[in-house]
Amino acid sequence: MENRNYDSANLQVLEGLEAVRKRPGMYIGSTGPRGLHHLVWEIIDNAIDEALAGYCSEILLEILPENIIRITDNGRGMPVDLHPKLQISGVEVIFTVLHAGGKFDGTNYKVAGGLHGVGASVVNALSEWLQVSISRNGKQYEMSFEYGKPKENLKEVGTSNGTGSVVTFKADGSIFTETTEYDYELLRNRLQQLAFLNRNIKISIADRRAEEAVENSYLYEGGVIEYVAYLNENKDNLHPKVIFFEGEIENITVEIAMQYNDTYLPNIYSFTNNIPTHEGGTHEEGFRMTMTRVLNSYAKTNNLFKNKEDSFQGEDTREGLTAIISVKHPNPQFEGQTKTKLGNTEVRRIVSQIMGDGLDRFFLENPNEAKMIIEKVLLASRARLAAKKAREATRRKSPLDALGFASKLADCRCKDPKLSEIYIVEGDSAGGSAKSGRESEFQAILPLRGKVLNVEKARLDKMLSNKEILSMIQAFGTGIGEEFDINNLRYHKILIMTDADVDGAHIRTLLLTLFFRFFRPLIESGYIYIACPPLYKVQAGKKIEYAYNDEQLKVLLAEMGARSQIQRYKGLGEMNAEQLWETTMDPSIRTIMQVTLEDAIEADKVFNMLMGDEVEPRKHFIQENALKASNIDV
Ligand code: 28G
Repeated sequence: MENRNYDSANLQVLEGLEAVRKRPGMYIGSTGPRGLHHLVWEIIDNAIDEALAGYCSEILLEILPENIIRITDNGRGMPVDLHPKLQISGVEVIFTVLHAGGKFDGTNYKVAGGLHGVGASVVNALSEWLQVSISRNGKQYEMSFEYGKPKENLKEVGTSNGTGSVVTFKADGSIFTETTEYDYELLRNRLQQLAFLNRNIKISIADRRAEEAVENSYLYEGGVIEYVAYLNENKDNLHPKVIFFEGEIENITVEIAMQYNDTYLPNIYSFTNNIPTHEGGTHEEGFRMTMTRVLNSYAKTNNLFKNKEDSFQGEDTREGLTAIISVKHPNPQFEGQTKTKLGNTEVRRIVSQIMGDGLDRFFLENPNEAKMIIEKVLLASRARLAAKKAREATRRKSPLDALGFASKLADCRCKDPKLSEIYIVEGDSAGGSAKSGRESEFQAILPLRGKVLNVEKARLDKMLSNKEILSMIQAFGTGIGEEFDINNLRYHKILIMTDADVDGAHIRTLLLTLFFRFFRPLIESGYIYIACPPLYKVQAGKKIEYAYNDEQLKVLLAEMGARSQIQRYKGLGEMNAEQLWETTMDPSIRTIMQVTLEDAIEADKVFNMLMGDEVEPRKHFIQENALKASNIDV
């Protein structure tokens, strides 16, 4: 028969804590800085659990001198009466019994839970000393431990008005040999996240290690709504209010907050029991399914698709979407490489039920927001289809024949991409000059006709069926869409050479937008450049100089004398081959600007504005740009 008397129970307890000290990594992951901070999270989690049970509204974390941690909550106070079976105080159970806290009994589950969720006893076992102070029943109680072992039994030390628990501990330096120094920023950041994920708990942190204390305090009434607003703070949002759904089914609670901004990247974070689920899982799957399903049915019922067979793909619905998905589950199953993927299959259905109802209602009640969102998603789907079309066109074996046109590409002889460059030149006549002026060993020329590229009238998706654009994609050699492979790029410098006027600016905007949407890695790798042709030729006798802006012109005129002749270039086409070479193409003299992602994002914005329905901003842009174009900075 099992002997359940006090001594044997006590023995098991001590053996348990000895095991923790022998193999700490098994319980807290590592004995490095991560493991050290894990001690804090274990205790914080217990305080959060008390708050989620509805009894605690404030939690304070203090880092005291010598890296001593003190955590205070205003909950009910840990139980002080004797545990009926173990015959030790509730406090002692919490700090000496592994897995204390009833994590595995379904009725009173822990939801905070860290990576391992092993509880306060592990923290105690790995601390040089630990002290607990409890306010409860109008009294104050204390108990202390050393290396996990009770030093003094729980004792009354005075009276108290409120209720709550205070835990103070010093991590054992003989276990945390790498460091016992806490990282304030790391602690602060996670506490803020916990405050976002658990609304209406005031969570504060104070660093008292230095002369002057550093403190931060967080309290979010809106919870995950405020989390999304915070993530989108510096973005241009499509709709001012964050969309929010919550519900509870089968003891599982779901909270979802979301808001679209005008970028193209999804920004979606999921959590289970406050733990970030980096690898996603069934809650994210439910979320994605629902977005796709509800948006498709909305677009279908409102006849927003051009063709009957059109539909949104999941990715279309997530461009520029910021979202927080927070699930609380009594028995989470974590899977995946890093155990950060939620595996419980019922969660898919539950999330989709709660969110489906909410999203349907939101669209019904907010037609203006619905319009903004659906337009963004329609645009994303059009861009995707266009990319696919272009991909199919460029995939064919003999593309030139298949497309039924002859590319105007004048290739270079060199086949080493590192040494090769391609000039995308606006206009046939400029193309002609560039072809005869170039160094054909390493410079390729591809003329694009401005008229064909009339940016003002064409949409981006049409651009991708444009023959000239296709021949450009062909020349790059990378493919497009899923088949895009930057390793096949044939030129490591792609130079956009357009006139310094409004049309030139338009075509540059179009090309940058195209690159941004479909060839983003080319920009990210720094392969795209803008070649800057001069605006003026200044001639005094035999001496010829070029000015790239009005400032330079002034300087030149001062140097060369006011009697010098000035020629203002209206376009590249006015330059002969020799002039084009020495002003814009000769690597030792030319001025080129490397395009950054920011430039491309800006171009993309401008493009959207030019394509948009509003006439005023477009007019304004064209006027502005006419000015700028005549004054390009070099
Ligand atoms: C300050 C730092 C960390 C805590 C409580 C409060 C109770 C409790 C904690 O009970 C044992 C197991 C399940 C009930 C519960 C108090 C019920 C009534 C508590 C903390 C007993 C644990 N009165 N506050 N544990 N449960 N704060 N803060 O750890 O059945 S832990």
